[in-house]
Amino acid sequence: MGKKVKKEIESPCKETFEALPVVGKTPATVVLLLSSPEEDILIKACEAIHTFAEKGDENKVCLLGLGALEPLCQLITHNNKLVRRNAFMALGIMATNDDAVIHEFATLCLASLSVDFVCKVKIFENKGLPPLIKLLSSPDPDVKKNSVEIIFNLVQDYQTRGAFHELGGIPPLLDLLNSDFPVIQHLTLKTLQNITTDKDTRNAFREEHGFEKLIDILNNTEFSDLHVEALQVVANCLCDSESVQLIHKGAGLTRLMDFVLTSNTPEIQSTAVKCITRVAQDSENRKLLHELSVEKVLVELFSGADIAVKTSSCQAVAAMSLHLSSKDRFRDLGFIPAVIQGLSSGSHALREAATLALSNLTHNNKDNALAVYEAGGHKILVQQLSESCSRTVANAAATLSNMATLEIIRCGILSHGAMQALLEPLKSTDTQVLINTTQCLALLACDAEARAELQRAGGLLPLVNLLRSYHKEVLNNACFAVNVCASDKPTAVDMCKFGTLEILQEINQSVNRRSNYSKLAMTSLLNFNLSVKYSLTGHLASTDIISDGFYDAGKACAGQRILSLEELSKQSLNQHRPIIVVNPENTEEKKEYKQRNESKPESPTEKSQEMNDFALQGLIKEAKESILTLHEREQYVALARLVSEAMGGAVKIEKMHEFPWVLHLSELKFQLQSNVIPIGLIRKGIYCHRALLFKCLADCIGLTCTLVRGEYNRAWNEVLLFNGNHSKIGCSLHPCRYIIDLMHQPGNLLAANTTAAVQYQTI
Ligand SMILES: *C1O[C@H](CO)[C@@H](O)[C@H](O)[C@H]1NC(C)=O
Ligand SMILES: *[C@@H]1O[C@H](CO)[C@@H](O)[C@H](O)[C@H]1NC(C)=O
Ligand SMILES: *[C@@H]1O[C@H](CO)[C@@H](O)[C@H](O)[C@H]1NC(C)=O
Ligand SMILES: *[C@@H]1O[C@H](CO)[C@@H](O)[C@H](O)[C@H]1NC(C)=O
Ligand SMILES: *[C@@H]1O[C@H](CO)[C@@H](O)[C@H](O)[C@H]1NC(C)=O
Ligand SMILES: *[C@@H]1O[C@H](CO)[C@@H](O)[C@H](O)[C@H]1NC(C)=O
Ligand SMILES: *[C@@H]1O[C@H](CO)[C@@H](O)[C@H](O)[C@H]1NC(C)=O
Ligand SMILES: *[C@@H]1O[C@H](CO)[C@@H](O)[C@H](O)[C@H]1NC(C)=O
Ligand SMILES: *[C@@H]1O[C@H](CO)[C@@H](O)[C@H](O)[C@H]1NC(C)=O
Ligand SMILES: *[C@@H]1O[C@H](CO)[C@@H](O)[C@H](O)[C@H]1NC(C)=O
Repeated sequence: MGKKVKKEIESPCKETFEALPVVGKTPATVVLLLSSPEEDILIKACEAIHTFAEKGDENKVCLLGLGALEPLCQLITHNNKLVRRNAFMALGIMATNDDAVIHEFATLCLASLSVDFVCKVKIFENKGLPPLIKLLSSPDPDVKKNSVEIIFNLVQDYQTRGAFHELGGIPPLLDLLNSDFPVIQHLTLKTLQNITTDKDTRNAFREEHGFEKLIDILNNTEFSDLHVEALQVVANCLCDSESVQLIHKGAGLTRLMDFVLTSNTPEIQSTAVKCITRVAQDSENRKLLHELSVEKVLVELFSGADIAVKTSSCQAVAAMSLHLSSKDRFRDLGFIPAVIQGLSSGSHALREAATLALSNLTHNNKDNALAVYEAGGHKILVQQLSESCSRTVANAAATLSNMATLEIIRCGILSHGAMQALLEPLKSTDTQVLINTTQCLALLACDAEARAELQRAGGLLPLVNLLRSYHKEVLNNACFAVNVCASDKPTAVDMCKFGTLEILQEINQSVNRRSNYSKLAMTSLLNFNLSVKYSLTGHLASTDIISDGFYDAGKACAGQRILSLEELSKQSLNQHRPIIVVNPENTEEKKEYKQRNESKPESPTEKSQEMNDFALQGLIKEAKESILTLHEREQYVALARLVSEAMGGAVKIEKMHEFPWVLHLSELKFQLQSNVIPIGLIRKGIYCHRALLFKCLADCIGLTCTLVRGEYNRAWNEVLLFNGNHSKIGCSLHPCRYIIDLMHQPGNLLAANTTAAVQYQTI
């Protein structure tokens, strides 16, 4: 910009500094004092200049002539806070003079200062913005230029950005777009680029018809040097649906496509594509863009060399993928193998955008999933799981999830070490990564081999740890993955070891955290831990088959940890109800038990321990021999009698209080010196002991029945039987439920829900 001739400032300074108790009283002296090494003097000198300048424009001109500006500008960065503050105030007041010359100097001075962060804040704090906005409309182009430059520097700061439009800065700024000086136009656009990142500013900008003005610039070939910057502002504005609507009015969409098609400047291309991406957030616009064959344009742009253009093309592809026919179109145009190549690029941003495009393209689209697979994309995507950029990892995991629904692809993914690769993202702190990873894991872990691999890789522990998440979606997905992994015994047992059941119980206790998913995970795990299942839920289904090592430790108390049999065995003798264990043929454990207790001399414990095996084994043998030959209904009756005989025979209801089962169990505990009693040793047992023995024997010989715990030591077995009256065909279509009496009239079948049954189940 051409420099204007500076007006000579000759007017002598008539006023003196009454306010200043410092040595000199003439303005010239005070200006000299601005270079003093003493802070005290500096503070007072600045203050005096401020007061003096406030009195009128003439004084300001005088100060300028005395060269006050330069030392003042330097003091803005002084170490002393008060000095800085007063210097700013003095400069601020000098900048409000109507005299263009002063403005030019003051703004020039501030422009160079405003690059510095501290100064920026100071200028704003000292209310520098309103006079600067005023100066945007100054007749002097130098002042305009300096002011917009200062404002550009100021709005780098978030706080100032918001304040600018509130102070009415938008209209004068927009006027500068028509400036004859390109440097002013550029600065204006750069400033707009920054302030339109703020939503409220964008609203104000739209109301002042800023968007239309931008489109005009884009529509004007004379302004081609402004097009990149203008497009960047447009891209910001298109974050709002209101602007997206506006773009149709000025035929902006077609113009954007023109830019993409005709421009050779990568920066213009990538920014125009960015605009297209924003426009494509709207489904109607996607339809329009599809009609304009945007897919072909994007695929062509992607085949170029420029990384920024490739990246924004991928983002546009991702956005357009929400349009169903576009998804297929991209595949037909051969985009998929090309974008997979892009995954090997050195650019983080491109890899992120490419994985996003793939994730969206494969979403609900089998053909695209297959195309990715055929191009070897699954292998590279598994590698992307180890990326440092969490968005890329999340996108890669999402793509693999989309693909894993096809069995052949799933096997391919697993063969490239996907389970191992999922370990790191499972430990991520990014929720999106965790959500996508756990989803991917659940889909991949749907066969036993994959689960075994996850277990070998040590992936179960990090998965279980995610159950501690307080993020609802992370928690639900983790629960679902745990549920899938609890499909076989080895993985289920491993997860139990890591305390999964305890965590799930804690979740179950929280109304906010429990969900269908946490219940599902709990149910799946409990199927492999029937002792805990019975303790927690009081119910074993006919499909829950009791095996070696099952124990009944009573009903679990809420919030209490469930102890393992080993822990319970180690407890010293106490007054609580005994723990009943089913241990029919465990010779291995018996030896171990003996070894651990070697210090102890021969005691009744070990004798009983051996008796136990034989007692229960004998019952099983007897059941097999005498019962299996009978018809179904008789089998249950006979088994009921066998159980009753083993545990003290029939007891009349009115004689129950005389039945010495409590004493018997205490004696057993004392004999065994243990709270754990093997079930075969119980010779006098009531409902809960008999029902457990019945379930245990029934499971051994292949009869089906449930085991249900009631209150106060009640428990019973329920069986399903077809009605015995064979003459009535209709009745045999639906089986009826019966409770089996094991106490009073052993073998009696009580139809469920009848008075007799309810009496048996409650006190
Ligand atoms: C030996 O048995 C007693 C119970 O009789 C138990 O408390 C103790 O922990 C056992 N010792 C070992 C080493 O397991
Ligand atoms: C402001 O815009 C410039 C480009 O003109 C950009 O480099 C800078 O990062 C932006 N600053 C903020 C805070 O957005
Ligand atoms: C500018 O836009 C108008 C429609 O609003 C159009 O008629 C005109 O041809 C455009 N001019 C240029 C130079 O693109
Ligand atoms: C695809 O990408 C866009 C980002 O442009 C995103 O908003 C959208 O939700 C993604 N998902 C699908 C399924 O397309
Ligand atoms: C995976 O993460 C992306 C973000 O990277 C998200 O947009 C997407 O919805 C997630 N995918 C699924 C299947 O949740
Ligand atoms: C059953 O769950 C308990 C409690 O979490 C645990 O200690 C035990 O190891 C589990 N048992 C099996 C076989 O998983
Ligand atoms: C979960 O909590 C509910 C409500 O407190 C309870 O009824 C249910 O028995 C609990 N389930 C388990 C398995 O603990
Ligand atoms: C949980 O499952 C029930 C029945 O399956 C369903 O009705 C309910 O909507 C589900 N709730 C949630 C939060 O998914
Ligand atoms: C069986 O059916 C016969 C005739 O249909 C009927 O007389 C009899 O009472 C039925 N017995 C039972 C136990 O329902
Ligand atoms: C048992 O009776 C209760 C109420 O008396 C009823 O709600 C329930 O459905 C009945 N169950 C069966 C299996 O008949």
